[in-house]
Amino acid sequence: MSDEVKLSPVEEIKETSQYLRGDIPEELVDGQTGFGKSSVQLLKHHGTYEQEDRDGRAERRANGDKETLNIFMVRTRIPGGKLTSEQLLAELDLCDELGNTTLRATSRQGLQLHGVLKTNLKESIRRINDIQLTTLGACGDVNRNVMCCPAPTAGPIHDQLQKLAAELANHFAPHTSSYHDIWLTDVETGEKTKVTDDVVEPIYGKVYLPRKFKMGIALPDDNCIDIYTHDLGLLAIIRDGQIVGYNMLVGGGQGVTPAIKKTYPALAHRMAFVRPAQVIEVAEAVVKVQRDFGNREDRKQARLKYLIADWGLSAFKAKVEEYVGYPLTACEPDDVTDVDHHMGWREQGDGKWCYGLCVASGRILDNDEMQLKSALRAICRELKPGIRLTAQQSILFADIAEADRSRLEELLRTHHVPLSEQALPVRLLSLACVAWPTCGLSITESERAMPGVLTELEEELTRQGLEDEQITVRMTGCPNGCARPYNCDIGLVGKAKEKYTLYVGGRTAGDRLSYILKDLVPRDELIATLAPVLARFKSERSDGESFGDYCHRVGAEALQALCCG
Ligand code: SRM
Ligand code: SF4
Repeated sequence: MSDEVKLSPVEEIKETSQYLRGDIPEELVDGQTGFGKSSVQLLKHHGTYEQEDRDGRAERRANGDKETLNIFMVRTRIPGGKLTSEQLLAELDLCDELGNTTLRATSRQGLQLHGVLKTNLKESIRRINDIQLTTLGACGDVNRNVMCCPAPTAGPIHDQLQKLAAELANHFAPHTSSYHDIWLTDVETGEKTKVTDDVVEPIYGKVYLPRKFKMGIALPDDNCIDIYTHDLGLLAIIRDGQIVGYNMLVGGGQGVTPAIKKTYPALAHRMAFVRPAQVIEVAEAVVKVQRDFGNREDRKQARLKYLIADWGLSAFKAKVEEYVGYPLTACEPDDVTDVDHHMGWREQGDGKWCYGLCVASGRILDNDEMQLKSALRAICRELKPGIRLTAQQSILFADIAEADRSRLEELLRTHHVPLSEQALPVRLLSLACVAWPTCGLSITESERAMPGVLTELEEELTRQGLEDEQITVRMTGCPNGCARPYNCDIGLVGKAKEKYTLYVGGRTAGDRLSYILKDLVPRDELIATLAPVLARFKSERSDGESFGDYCHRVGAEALQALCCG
């Protein structure tokens, strides 16, 4: 048997790309609506995906148009979801001028433009950079957007966490000059930096990481960023009001391909306690171990979770210790206990207020029912709040003066935007991925199906007197898990045309995986399938027991019999 390693095709594309340049500059101006196969892979590292409007495809085919009409998604990475009113206003202008007139807040505190034509790609990316934001490393085989609890709470803790998010984002940002050359220099003048081998990617090297890599920072009593789903999570350890260090968690991930048995969602493992001064170097060692030993043959096995499963946690930790050059200390006993959705009015602790506005699946648009985009513009122009994006695809307006609170509410009402106080807890904690029509991997609807599903669920909860329960519902249009559906109370995962796999038994704190309650449930039967389980929960729950904990305690067999019998 030959020991020869057959690298995945993406590895060769990266290797020969001269640090992510490839043929992008030439293809950008070749008059076609899309890019060649290699460039499509490289473009992800620049923060953009080539897509198609799948709604329009059938119509185009019916009209005899065989050509694919390419459109692009452009993702801005925003560490900790922290931006200014001016930056949000500029992104809103971009979605109107160069996108499909909607802006999307993502499940990782980023922003996405959809429907950008190739001819507008360069201008979109350049204008995002003009406002001191970037798309570099928002996608691709690098460290993605660093997540962090977005609460603008005054005092050293939240401030320190946000600073760490920015520091990690900078430290792990790709260094290649091709991003600057392709998107930020003037093609007309032909001005270009020649990419040579002296361009150094000190952390990633020439072939970058085997796969995407994700980092997040959380607090034990507020795991709003879902730390157990990250490749590398940092849980702040607080003693006497000070951060004394972090429990470092490694190897979380949600993606699964049901047809490939060796793929699965995994919770991160608690690896070590690191002091604040050690965080960057230990994180770098983790990333480098994944760089050097992660699977580069099979992209379905390339995430850090599979390397750790393969080696075992202690062997992985030993290798990280070898890279960092000293032994690591065991984790502190602290763990996650709760999640704050940050919605509604909160005092920041510095005399200012923060308002959390629940945005349905993160989609910012104007329509006949409500003018969310216009409301955001009015708020940003008049009140100029700090903006924070949450991990639940919603928006926080920070630093609001007491005197401006009623004006903010008035601006929302004038534009028919429902206040968060009007929503039940189940809506405030919900997440849905983009799915149709832009996501090329979607099997079912998600973002567009979620409002109806939530309304039905709210009605059922109210009918059963459970409307005040804190239940997390997350929906995705395929099993890749972009809305983190495998560790919450109720997960709805698109599996076949208009059919979902229904998961229960995770929990809001996000530290437990769920199990399948029923597979291939038609969309219009989702709530009817859940109803008997909710009823049994109501009658059998122990004192203060949550829905997720109840489903976990009672177990798959009993509940499956209830709704499949
Ligand atoms: Fe995701 C691929 C959207 C968060 C796991 N994700 C995609 C693509 C790019 C589809 C593609 O490859 O062609 C989707 C673009 C759709 C579109 O039209 O915009 C997409 N993912 C999203 C977003 C926008 C969902 C949302 O509605 O908010 C999120 C963008 C976050 C950001 O700002 O960076 C998004 N994706 C996630 C998360 C959640 C998280 O990271 O907290 C996950 C699960 C965690 C994880 O990574 O394990 C996630 N996305 C995936 C996967 C499966 C990865 C795996 O290990 O198997 C894919 C497919 C892939 O990579 O091959 C994927
Ligand atoms: Fe697309 Fe699937 Fe991710 Fe949803 S979960 S955005 S359908 S890849």
